[in-house]
Amino acid sequence: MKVNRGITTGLLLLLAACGGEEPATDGRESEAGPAETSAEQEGATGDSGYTVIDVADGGVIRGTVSFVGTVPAPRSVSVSEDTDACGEEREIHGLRVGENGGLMHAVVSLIDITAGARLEAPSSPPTLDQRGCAFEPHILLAPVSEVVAVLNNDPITHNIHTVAFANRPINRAQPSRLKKIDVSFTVAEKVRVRCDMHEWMGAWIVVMDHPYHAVTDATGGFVLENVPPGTYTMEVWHETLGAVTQEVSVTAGEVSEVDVEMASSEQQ
Ligand SMILES: [Cu+2]
Repeated sequence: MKVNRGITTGLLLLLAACGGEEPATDGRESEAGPAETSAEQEGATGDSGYTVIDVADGGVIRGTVSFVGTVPAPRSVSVSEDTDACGEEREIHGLRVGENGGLMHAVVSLIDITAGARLEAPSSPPTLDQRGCAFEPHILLAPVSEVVAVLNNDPITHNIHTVAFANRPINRAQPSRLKKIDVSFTVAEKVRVRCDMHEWMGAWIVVMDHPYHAVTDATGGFVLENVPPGTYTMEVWHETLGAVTQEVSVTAGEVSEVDVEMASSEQQ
């Protein structure tokens, strides 16, 4: 496969937009900083009118998301309850950056794609596990209207509390005997998940209405495959850094390399 490297890497800086509407369900202090509210609101995509087509000559978008700046130290939290299961101190990482500067847990998606491959139902439900007083994975991709299994593999009570704009919020206790709760979401949106018992616990469920989504790995790497030829707006979103966009062109049977840099507005 031919690889196109012609796309310019730009330093895309987030301008934090503060204020805006707070969801009624979230009475808790934000752990993620001032960019978060705007980032959440940008997550709502609504009904996209996406059309499923046969993609016989798709291309690939591949790249790395990097963080530019000083990585903040994680915030330590003293545990007051459930210390047997959770330990006495936990850390909240606002950013996870690899040795290569790669930014983990960024969500890459083609936000203006109107036609492409079918988003296939997974062979087993996407699963959000609670184990060792942490959600795993931190970012879960889930197709719209498909069942998401929320597990509790700890001997204590957790609670699944979502902060959503377009979807109905969920707020359910999950004692240890309730090993699995099935949930689902009807609208594509990035849904924040909290546990009200343990403030360090946080995750996101990215509800998708098309397959062109990826979560960056520990080196910031991502790949979007089987993309119909065309030009798209690619969004890179991170829970504490917000969102940046970049135009990407895809050619049939070729690989478009796209590297994106993100920075914290607080360090400008
Ligand atoms: Cu919990």
